[in-house]
Amino acid sequence: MDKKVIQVYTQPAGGWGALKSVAQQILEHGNPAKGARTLLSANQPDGFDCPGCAWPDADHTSTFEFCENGAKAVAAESTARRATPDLFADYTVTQLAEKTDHWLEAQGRLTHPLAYDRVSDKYLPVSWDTAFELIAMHLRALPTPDDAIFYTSGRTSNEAAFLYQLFVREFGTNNFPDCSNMCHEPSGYAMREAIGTGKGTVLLADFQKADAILIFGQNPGTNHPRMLGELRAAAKRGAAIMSFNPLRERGLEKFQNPQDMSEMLGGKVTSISSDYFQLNIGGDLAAVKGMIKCVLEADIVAQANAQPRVIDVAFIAEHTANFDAFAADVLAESWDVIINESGLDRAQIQGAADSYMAAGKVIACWGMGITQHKHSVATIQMILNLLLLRGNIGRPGAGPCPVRGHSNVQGDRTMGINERPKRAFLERLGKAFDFTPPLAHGHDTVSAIQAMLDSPDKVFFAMGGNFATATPDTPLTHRALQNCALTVHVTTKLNRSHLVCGREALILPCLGRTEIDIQASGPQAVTVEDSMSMVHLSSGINPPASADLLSEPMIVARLAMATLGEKSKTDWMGMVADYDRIRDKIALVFDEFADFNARVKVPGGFHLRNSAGEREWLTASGKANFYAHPVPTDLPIHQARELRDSPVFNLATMRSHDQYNTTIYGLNDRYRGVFGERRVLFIHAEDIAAIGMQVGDWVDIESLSDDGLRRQVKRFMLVEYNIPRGCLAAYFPETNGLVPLSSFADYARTPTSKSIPVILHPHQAAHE
Ligand SMILES: Nc1nc2c(c(=O)[nH]1)N[C@H]1C(S)=C(S)[C@@H](COP(=O)(O)OP(=O)(O)OC[C@H]3O[C@@H](n4cnc5c(=O)[nH]c(N)nc54)[C@H](O)[C@@H]3O)O[C@H]1N2
Ligand SMILES: Nc1nc2c(c(=O)[nH]1)N[C@H]1C(S)=C(S)[C@@H](COP(=O)(O)OP(=O)(O)OC[C@H]3O[C@@H](n4cnc5c(=O)[nH]c(N)nc54)[C@H](O)[C@@H]3O)O[C@H]1N2
Ligand SMILES: [Mo]
Repeated sequence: MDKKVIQVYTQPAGGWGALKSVAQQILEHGNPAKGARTLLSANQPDGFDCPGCAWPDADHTSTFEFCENGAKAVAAESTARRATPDLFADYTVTQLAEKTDHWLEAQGRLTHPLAYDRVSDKYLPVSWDTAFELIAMHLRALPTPDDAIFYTSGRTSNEAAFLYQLFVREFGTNNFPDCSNMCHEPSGYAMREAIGTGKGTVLLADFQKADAILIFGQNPGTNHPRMLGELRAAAKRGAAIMSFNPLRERGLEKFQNPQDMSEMLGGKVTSISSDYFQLNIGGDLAAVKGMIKCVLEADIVAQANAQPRVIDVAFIAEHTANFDAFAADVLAESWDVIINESGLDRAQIQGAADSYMAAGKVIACWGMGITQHKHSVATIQMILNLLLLRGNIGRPGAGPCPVRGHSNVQGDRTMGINERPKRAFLERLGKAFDFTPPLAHGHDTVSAIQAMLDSPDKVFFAMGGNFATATPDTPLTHRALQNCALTVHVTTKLNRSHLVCGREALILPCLGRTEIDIQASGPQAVTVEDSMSMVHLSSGINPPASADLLSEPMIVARLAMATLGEKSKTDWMGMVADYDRIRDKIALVFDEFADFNARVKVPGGFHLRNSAGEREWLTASGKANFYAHPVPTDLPIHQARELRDSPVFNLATMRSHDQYNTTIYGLNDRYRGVFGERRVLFIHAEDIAAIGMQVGDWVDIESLSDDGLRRQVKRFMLVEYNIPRGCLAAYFPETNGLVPLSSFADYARTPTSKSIPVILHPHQAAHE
């Protein structure tokens, strides 16, 4: 399996390859019967929510919707392997840190709370009471609560997230960096300004009605495989599917549905994209602005010829603001700039605009290819502009659809995991729990790292995730964590963050979503919110991986009691005894959760109201706002190219098919034809020749930034790929060390992991 092979992948996405991969996962993780039973409970009304991605499923009541990568996530959590204290007796932390991420993950589920012992450089078992006392002691000793940082990854349930934010605010800070800060933060920011809600407006049913679906910077074949079912159905009924992506992605081209036996046995394949636009990395704003220019020009022609208008004049007049200034800006934009920056030619942009204009109802989806750039907020607002032009928001079959990552990342935000909370929310929270929440805004991910670098002795607490590996500027981030007085990780499995210790460090193992959670009143269910604002129950079905695990809500409650003591008027244990009581409190704080317990118990759950979906615009102007944005021509990549004669490339870091963020399941990326190797660099054949190298050569990658630091990652193999010249792609997290901490999206502060200016050197071994 680990033999390195690079070959062009000619099969469709899905198909037999996907079925084979699921069977392998189930076998690799131990008990096949249990594995299969666990899979069959995913996304069932009485089962658990798949811990994979946030794509919704039809009413949450359908029979198991097949998903290869969901299966990997489920199998990884319900593995029979265990990382017991024996493992930690055998290895020092220094030795563990030398292992690969893949190896760490493969040790299986953690079974006991562990405390780092600096003298032996080992993690030793510790009691839960001792662990909570240690954290409480550290937190209480801080000069100010703002010296503590509380990270959240997006798998945490609504109930755990709600208790967590309550505890942290009762403690006294809004320091809530979370994985959203590296992910869809720009989507929320851009949409709140433009249409008054931070969430997408479309539902699954809209995919069945859309005439055109635009997909920007997203790779559903790997990251949201169940979305391919929707796209396949849309393609089959003749909807236009337009993909904008520098790379040819197999899942956007051809799909064979493993759920459809006649398709599988008959060898039938569905073509997904009707048009594929291979634009430059970071070229989306230019491409969409070009499309808008075509629409406006067509509208001018229509008016001159007394034909029906191309834009939705009535919608624009009634529902939007700033149209005239925006249209003037677009019409004045130069085609040369649009073509240069997008990397598409005029005919391609006209073609995309024609398909857009031909469609009555249009959905626009986007992923990390849009959000992880300096100009991501502007790009998203340009996509919203395109939709608004023809009234494509707030009616069936149309709307924006940011496709979220983690299975409950959207819910965590809804529950108040937010470093910039609204005042009205804080007031409600304070009233419901009889305390005064802190008002000052807290740290996001980038500023949290900077704060830990700038002043030592902070406390870093992580509710899940892999902060040391998922964040930018790896060596700096490691130093930031090592500067802390205490680092704590609530987690299911061992990962690198646990090995980058503060002066003291704790690993607190928790129940996973597939496991039965029994509290004082009996078995508990939690709730999650998917990417389309559907809230539903999730109940585990497997016995816990170890008798010593606690649920995340219980960990928060016990930590709160240990830290806050008599100061807190909250009945922590009462809430944890019966999660219905947590949900009653959630209903008290958020209007849209009124009658939460009753509504969520209906199979399929319920939909949270989306104001923009109903054409109510909660913006300052009371309307949906058009935003004019110039096509950027002075980004870090432009600046770096200006300064050098030799080729400077724009590098996008992305996911392989065999990983879930920092969790590496295997070394293959089937749809891109890469097997047994992750240190690869996708590059255009002519660029390989231009730097005087050959396919299969090894290079070191150096990123360019103006902060004077030299950042390099070593030993990547050149792989010829269908990608525009000047653009490169490689996997994260191996390349995170190239992303400068100081390089992030305007306004939203998302690290620019999809556009890193780099130069290539022939590989030099470290000792040379
Ligand atoms: N199996 C699996 N599922 C996952 C995850 C996982 O790691 N594994 N991660 C989850 C999470 S947290 C998230 S956020 C999502 C991420 O899902 P995606 O958004 O699909 O994430 P990526 O793989 O990072 O990159 C997406 C695409 O962006 C393209 N791209 C790069 N630069 C540009 C650009 O400038 N413009 C355009 N138009 N495209 C560009 C890349 O070629 C790639 O196809 O998936 C979630 N689901
Ligand atoms: N260069 C680059 N960097 C990126 C990205 C990129 O595209 N390029 N993508 C960014 C994105 S979109 C995201 S969302 C972040 C992801 O950042 P994170 O959310 O921090 O990282 P993950 O790898 O998803 O976290 C995986 C860990 O979560 C823990 N875990 C799993 N399940 C549970 C659970 O039920 N409870 C608890 N407590 N812990 C659990 C396990 O220990 C596992 O190792 O990375 C970002 N970083
Ligand atoms: Mo994400």
